[in-house]
Amino acid sequence: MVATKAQPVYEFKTEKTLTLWHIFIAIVALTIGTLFGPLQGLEHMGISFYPQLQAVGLQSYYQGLTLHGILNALVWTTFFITGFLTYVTVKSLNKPLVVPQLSWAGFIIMVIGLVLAAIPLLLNLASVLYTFYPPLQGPWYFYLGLTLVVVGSWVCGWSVLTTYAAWRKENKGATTPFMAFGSLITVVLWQICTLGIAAEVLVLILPWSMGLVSGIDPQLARTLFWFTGHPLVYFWLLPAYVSWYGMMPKQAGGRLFSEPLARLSFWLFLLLSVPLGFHHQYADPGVPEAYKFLHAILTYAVFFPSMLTAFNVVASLEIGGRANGGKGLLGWIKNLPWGDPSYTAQNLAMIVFAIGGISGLVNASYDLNLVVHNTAWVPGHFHLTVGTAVTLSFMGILYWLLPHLTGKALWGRKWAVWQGWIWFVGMLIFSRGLHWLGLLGAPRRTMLGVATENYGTSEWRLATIMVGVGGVILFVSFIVFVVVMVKTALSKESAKVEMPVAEPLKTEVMPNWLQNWTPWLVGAVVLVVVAYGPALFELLVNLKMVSPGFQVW
Ligand code: HAS
Repeated sequence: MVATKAQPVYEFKTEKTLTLWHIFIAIVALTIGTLFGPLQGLEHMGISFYPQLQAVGLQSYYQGLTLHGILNALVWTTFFITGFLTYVTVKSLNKPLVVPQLSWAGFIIMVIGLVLAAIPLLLNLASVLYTFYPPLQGPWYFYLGLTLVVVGSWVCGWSVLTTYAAWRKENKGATTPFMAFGSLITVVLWQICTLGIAAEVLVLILPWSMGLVSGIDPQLARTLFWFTGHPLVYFWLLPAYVSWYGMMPKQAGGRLFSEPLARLSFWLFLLLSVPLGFHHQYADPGVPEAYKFLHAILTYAVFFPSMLTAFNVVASLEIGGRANGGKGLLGWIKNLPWGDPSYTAQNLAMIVFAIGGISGLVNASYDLNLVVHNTAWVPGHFHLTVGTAVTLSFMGILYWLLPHLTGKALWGRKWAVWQGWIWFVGMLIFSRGLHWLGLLGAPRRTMLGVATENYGTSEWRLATIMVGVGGVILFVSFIVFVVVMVKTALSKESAKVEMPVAEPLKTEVMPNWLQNWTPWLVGAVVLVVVAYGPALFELLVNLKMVSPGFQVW
């Protein structure tokens, strides 16, 4: 323990500006990406606007789907997360960035990358979907652009880590404040897990798309993609967990039920997030069965820290509900701050995540996966997780973060509360439709309206209507969100909004094993080597750089 001394007061002006820029790009990307959502949903229910949209440059469903996936799943998340985690870390450590130029450089690299990738996307030259599986091939500068977005996010991460190192020097022996701790784990996880995609793009895809080599090995490329692709989902999720653990209990009027348990769940994510990628490849030939089995077991292991989270966060909120006068087994729920848009959006996101977690368990089971893999079930699952647990949480965070960063009062509080509910209802209808379609065997990434017409799959009818109607409701919610954001940014009414910081229920000295990075990092690396090493070795021994690129759109 370190004796408490008076803390210097910083305004964090640079960090605020930096984070605002990240958020601006994130929201612009989400706005463009979201335009394609209702188009896809309506197409599934048989109302297609694609022929008319060719006149304004949207050449196909697949071009729209690629833009939707890349802008929403990759760009919105990465820009929001790098900005948010940077800010939360410096605020939580109460230490400004030691090399802010590094963060600015990272941001600029990300923006250059985004522009480079956006050009071929908009010109319909890279309609390869967000997974960009070879042998589908876009122009080399598309891949370079995506690489720069990742490299920029690394540089932003280095800036955060450098600041932490300086803080550590000044605070020897002190426990890292919880929110900085959660943010740092997320940054480190990102640095480790993106090595897969870096290898895929730099070693395989770039030389091939530049014409320097004539062929590629699609199986190796997919394996490297999912090396990053699965932990990517925890890179999306953990910033929401930083808020669910570190901020929401305060917003609810409660306290964090158990800080050691919360820290344990972050360490477990660092340990377990990477060596699971083969659960996306259960149906792939060329991956040894034993490794699929190992990854299945590890997938069930990474379920555990989310179960810890469910228990710990709900207990923390219960403390708040009871402190607000709630009584009875469940009566405390109505005493939670449902009039606070930031809180409401995040609590609804959590409820949806409980359902998304269950559909994740179905995916993870080797046998059941064979039923749902590559069906509409999978987008059903990921709209509950990244599309709601993450995205609706980030929207909720923005309801305090934007006023905090700009000093302006949130415009339309009631509208913002409604926005969360509309999203919640829209998503329940939309994803129920997709899960149902998946069970009926409807493939994902397919124009289901056309398929229904051609193959007479009338049993899909009601489910496709749910997808269309749910998609339109989600779009309405999104418009409300954008209006609230824009009106707040332009508002003349000022307000002083503090970052919510939850106190733990009990102040306890953290045991050493919950503070020491070394065993967790070593464990993570060892697990990756065990779970991937021999399988990658086998793929390399049988390397077949034979597939030419295809442009099928
Ligand atoms: Fe997943 C496919 C398995 C979590 C995203 N996943 C995907 C894809 C995406 C995605 C994007 O095993 C598609 C990739 C593609 O394009 O092909 N996923 C899981 C499992 C989990 C899981 C086991 N996924 C996520 C998260 C995502 C995400 C998180 C984004 C953020 N997923 C899979 C598998 C596939 C897959 C296979 C491959 C499918 C295939 O065949 O292609 C788990 O981590 C989930 C654990 C979650 C829980 C829920 C805990 C609940 C909490 C809230 C509690 C609060 C409550 C509210 C109850 C255990 C923490 C209280 C209420 C009050 C009022 C107080």
